[in-house]
Amino acid sequence: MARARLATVVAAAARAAAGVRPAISAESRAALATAVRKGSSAAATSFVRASAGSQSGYSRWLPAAAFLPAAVYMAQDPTVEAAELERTFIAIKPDGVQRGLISEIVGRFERKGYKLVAIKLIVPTKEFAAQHYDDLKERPFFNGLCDFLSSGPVVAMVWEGQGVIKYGRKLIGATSPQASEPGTIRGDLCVQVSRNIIHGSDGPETAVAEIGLWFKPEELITYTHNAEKWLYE
Ligand code: DAT
Ligand code: MG
Repeated sequence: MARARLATVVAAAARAAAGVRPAISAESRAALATAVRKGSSAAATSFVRASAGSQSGYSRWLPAAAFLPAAVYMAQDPTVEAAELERTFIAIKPDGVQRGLISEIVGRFERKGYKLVAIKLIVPTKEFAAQHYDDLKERPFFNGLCDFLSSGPVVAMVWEGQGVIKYGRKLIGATSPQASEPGTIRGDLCVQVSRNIIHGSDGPETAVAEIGLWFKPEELITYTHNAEKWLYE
């Protein structure tokens, strides 16, 4: 299990599924919800089959399969929550720092209800920037991007909350500010793709890798925030 995933919170889809099929364990339901959320219906299907394995195979398989469409439906329905407690890496790039947008950006994550678990101001070397953007090394803008990220202070942060990886990206907006909706950070606060002020991990694996690249384990603070009892039931 990835380090950034502190605990698996059973998703609403799985909770609803529990009402339909209480014989399936919470752990199984959570894994199913995760598989479905990742769009892997094949994985979800095989998981249900496997979890039914110890009982008389066929009769357990059919009832288990019965809630799968509901889980798929819920994963696609934005009004239904299906999120895990997780951590993501967020960075305010040198343009965001120089334009005085630190408090604005931190405030948006804070007001949403996410918990800050690490923060530091750092001027990355170009080599470090290249490591961070390694997946983009074949792109024509890679060199300029690394020059830019290493051109001044960056606010590196880790934020924690249910669904913070995916929803953090929603708060940030599309890569190009021109395509970002008003109300998002990039939609509201910047204009050009190469000066888009903020970085956010794009998935669970990148979140783990980026948190590990930018922070030592002891820099991540685990604590209970007062607001948690009002944010989570
Ligand atoms: P994101 O930051 O939304 O995850 P990305 O990973 O595709 O986007 O690209 C990383 C950064 O590279 C992006 O925030 C800004 C820069 N970038 C992306 N596309 C670009 C382009 N066409 N020209 C210049 N810079 C670009
Ligand atoms: Mg990216």
